[in-house]
Parts: sequence; structure tokens; C-alpha cells
Amino acid sequence: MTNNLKVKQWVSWAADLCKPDEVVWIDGEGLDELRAAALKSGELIMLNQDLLPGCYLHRSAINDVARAEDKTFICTTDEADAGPTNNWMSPADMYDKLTPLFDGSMRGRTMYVIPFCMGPVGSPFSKLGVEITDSIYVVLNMCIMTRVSKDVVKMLDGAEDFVKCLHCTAELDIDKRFISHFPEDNAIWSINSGYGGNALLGKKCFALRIASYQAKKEGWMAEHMLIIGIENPQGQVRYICAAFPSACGKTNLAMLIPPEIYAKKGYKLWCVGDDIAWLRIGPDGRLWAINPENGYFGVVPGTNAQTNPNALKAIGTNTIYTNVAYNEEDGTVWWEGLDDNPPEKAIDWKGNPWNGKTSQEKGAHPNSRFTVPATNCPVISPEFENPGGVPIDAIIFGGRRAKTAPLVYQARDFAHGVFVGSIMASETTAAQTGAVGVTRPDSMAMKPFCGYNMGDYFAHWLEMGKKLGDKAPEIFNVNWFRVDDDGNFIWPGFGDNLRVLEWILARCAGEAEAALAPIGHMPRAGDINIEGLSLSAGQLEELLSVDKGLWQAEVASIKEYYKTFGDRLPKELWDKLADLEARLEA
Ligand code: SAT
Ligand code: MN
Repeated sequence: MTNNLKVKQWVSWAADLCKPDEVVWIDGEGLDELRAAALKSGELIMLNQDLLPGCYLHRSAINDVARAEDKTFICTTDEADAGPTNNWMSPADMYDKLTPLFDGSMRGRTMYVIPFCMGPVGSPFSKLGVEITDSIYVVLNMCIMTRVSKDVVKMLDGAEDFVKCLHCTAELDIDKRFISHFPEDNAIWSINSGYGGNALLGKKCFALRIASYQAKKEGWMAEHMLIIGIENPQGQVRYICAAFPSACGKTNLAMLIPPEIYAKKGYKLWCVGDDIAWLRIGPDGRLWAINPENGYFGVVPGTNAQTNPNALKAIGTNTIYTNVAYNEEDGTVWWEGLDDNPPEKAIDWKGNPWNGKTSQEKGAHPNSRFTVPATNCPVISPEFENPGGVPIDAIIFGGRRAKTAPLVYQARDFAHGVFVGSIMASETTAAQTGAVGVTRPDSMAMKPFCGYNMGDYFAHWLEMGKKLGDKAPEIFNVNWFRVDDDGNFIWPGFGDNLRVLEWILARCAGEAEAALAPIGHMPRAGDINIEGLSLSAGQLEELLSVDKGLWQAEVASIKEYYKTFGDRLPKELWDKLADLEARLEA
């Protein structure tokens, strides 16, 4: 319990509304009892504790397996402040709609109150929240994904402000599912979903949607970015932030294993964060980043000893698996892309008997997830808990594009980089409900996560660039997903992505050449180290090729996209688009 009067009043208001049988405060201790209760109710399944110590499996409702973007709302007084990329309802209307849904929603159940901290405890970057939930699964996940401890409760005692996160699984009724944000009130109300980004309110809801709004007001940035440190053979570590849409390999890049020729030379990679970065201008005028999270909520399918050995090691202990297949033979788990030996006697993610050798169905849901403490990662950065964060040399934007974007290019300057981020587009994945593989604009990989008008968000980026001046990080765009005419990926990806990062860091240090192309600075084929790869020079050229016709079509669709922001789109971005069009014609 806390002494903070504001928190106490809010919790008793929520208890009066939701009418639980009991209210239990969470301070990170005594979780065994909760686990035992969840095992008893079937909410958790214990995995083989000899093979997977501290690991459990959870199955969500089969209609509740991904973020529900069509049920996610930004509730600002003025509709224009939510902007064209968000669903909007006025705060008054949304509170009226949701209050009856929350009324009595926890009858016969326990209300858990979780004070949590986003960011290292004691860091000036960090922010506090309190999540109220009726789900033990949410409590256990929040205790991994955020800082939950007696120290955090103490911090809350003296806190002026905190984000009020109200969550109830209710009946998991998809027609009454709402994930609503009230940025003007520092509040989130989520009901009728128990899954990931809809229910673990510290993650996308707070650390991106609410935080991006706070960041704009307070002069910092909340971004959908991984943070990694790359150590060169001289022992210098340089830090990069990278934004990709959900399920585009961010966790793999964040934990990358250097290819052998790099490892031999002494290159190392350090993971600070795999999903979210909070960025501030430091006393030295540079951009500094922290990871506000305390764990990884990563996509399981495809994780294996080749694609991400670090993640595979990390998820061997103290991990909650959600929606993977259960191997009845030995009490372990299995997923598509783990190995070629699926279990024959298993239960699929839906809870049905499943034979991995004969079944046509998938054993694990494509968006099945692991929840694991950050400290389990074998390459966790020694700076992970540094309250001051790490200084950023480069910002990378990336999407999943079959043809248009080349392997890598560099923006001409920071403002041009803001343009490059704003025109990001990507093919949709299983991380959001809806059709998979449709190309849609996803500026800075923030389309589903920006808590205010994205036109204003672009203006804020430009403003930050002006404040940073010549200390601003360099901005790049990458695309690991180019395919050849037979539809095969050309670039090997995974650990070999370090080859591209090497060029990026060399550019930042002013040590690498580039050619000026209409879209920005590009490496020439000889500038990317392909030693030891079975990639021909022709293939590398294809990866670096820019098809003018495709880009002209791209310009036309960017125009349509930009128009949706009306007068909120900074003129500077229209100018950059006109500039690109002219360069393509020249
Ligand atoms: O469901 S989450 O938003 O937590 C994960 C993701 O989509 O990246
Ligand atoms: Mn993400």
C-alpha cells in the first residue's frame, strides 16, 4: 500500500466501480502464491521444471491473440488532436460508454493494484504508473515487463503524478473490447481483452501512446525503437536506435550475434532494449536513450538457434509463454520454426490435441509470445540500468518492403531523416489483427502507437532536430526484406545485418564513402563487407538498386497520405517530398 493520497483515492474509486471481492496490492514479492492460484484455475500451465525452470504456459482466448487496433482509441477533447491515424471519441463519451462496462466487472474476483516504474528506478527519464487488473496473468507479466518492487512503492509515496491504468478482462467479449487512452487525464482504460499490448498497459499504451503525448509537451521523445551498443575491436561502444513495425525482426536485431569474421576481429553487440526507447537531450547536447521496459515480450515462432540464439537461451528460464504448443510427452513447448521435430503428442495454442507430424494446423499462434526478464539476455548491456541512458550515434528506420526500399540509405541531414521516417511503409504482420501482408504507411513505426496527431508528431521531431543541431544523430533507412523475382529474400539478414550496421557507424564517424542518389546517400556495392557470404556482387547491386518507377509511384501515394494530415503536416515535409520528386525526374 502507498501513502500517496491521490493514488489511494483513485484505487478506492476504481474498487467502488468494479466491485471486486478483494483488493490486493502488488510489490513484486510473494508471487508464488499468485502462480499457485493461476495453476489451480488453469490460467497457467506448469512446464517441465527440470528442463524449463520457472517457465509457464498461458493460452489466451482464441479471439484475443493480438493488439486490437480497431478497438484502440485516443480520447482527446478536440478530435483534431488525435489526428487521422487514430480512432477517436471524446473523453466524456468514452467515459460514459465504458463506465457501465466496468461497473461490477470484478464481482467475485480479486482486484490487483500494481505500482510500476517505466525506466531504471531513480532515473530522471523514468515515469510511474499504477495498473489495476483482475488478471493474475497480467500481474505476472507486468512484474517481468516493468519494475515492480518495494522501492517503486516508496517512489510512488512522494510522486506528484502517475499514469492511471485501469484494466479488466470482464467477459473477453470482442464486441465490448475497448483500449482507450485519455492523454489529457494521464489515464488508460482497457476492457475485454487479456492479451499483450491490450492488457499489459505499461507497454504500448503507456510507454508509447501516453508517453509520446507527454514527451511532446515536455520536450523529449517516446519511440518504437530498439537500442543496441556495438563494440568495435578497439573496445569502443557506439549506440544505435532502430524503429521497425511489430514482428519485423526487432528482437532478433536487438540480440544479434556477430558473424564469425566479425566475432573473430572482436566485435560485440550489447542489447539495451528491444522495443521502446525514451530519448532526451543530455547535458552535452547529444541525444540519450533509455529502455523504459524491464523485459522482452517477443514473437516466439521463428526463434531458434540460428535466428536468435541469445533469445533462445534467455527463454529457457523464468519465462511465460503465451499461445505456443504444449508437448505432452515431456512438458516442454514447441513452435513453428524451432526445429524440424514437432511433437506428435501435443496440445496446440487453442487447447486442442495436436500432432505436429500430421496436422495441417499450426501448433503455435503466429503472434505467440514469450515474456522474459531483460536480465536473462546473455548480451544485456552493462548500461541497461544506467539512469542517464546511452548516447545515440544513429537512428535507423526500417520496414518490410519486397521491392521499393534498398538495403540501406542515409538521410542527407536530420530534417531529411524526419522525412525518411515519415514515409516509412511496411507490409502488415500477425502482430495486429486484420489482413497480413498489406502495405500500409507506418511513419517511424509509430502509426499504431502515436498518442496524438501525427502531423504534430512530425513537427516535434523537426523541433528536436533543431535543438540538437550538429549534435543530432545521423538517420538511415534499412530494408532486410527485399525479394528477388522468385520471391526469395536476397539479404541473409539476422547476424549478417551487422555488415550494414558497420557501414552505418562508419558513416557516422565520417569514415565511409557514399554516393548521392535521389533518395539519399547510398553505399556503393564495394562499401558493404560481404566477405564469407554466398552473395554475388550482382545480388548486392540488386539490393542497392532504386527503381525510379516504383519510387515515382511511392511519391504519389505519399502525397495522398500527407494530405490526410491537412494543415497539421509541417510544410518542411511537403518541401522534402517536392525535392524527392524533382530529384527522381532529374
Ligand atoms: O502486443 S504488443 O503490442 O505488446 C507486441 C507488439 O505488437 O509489438
Ligand atoms: Mn513493438
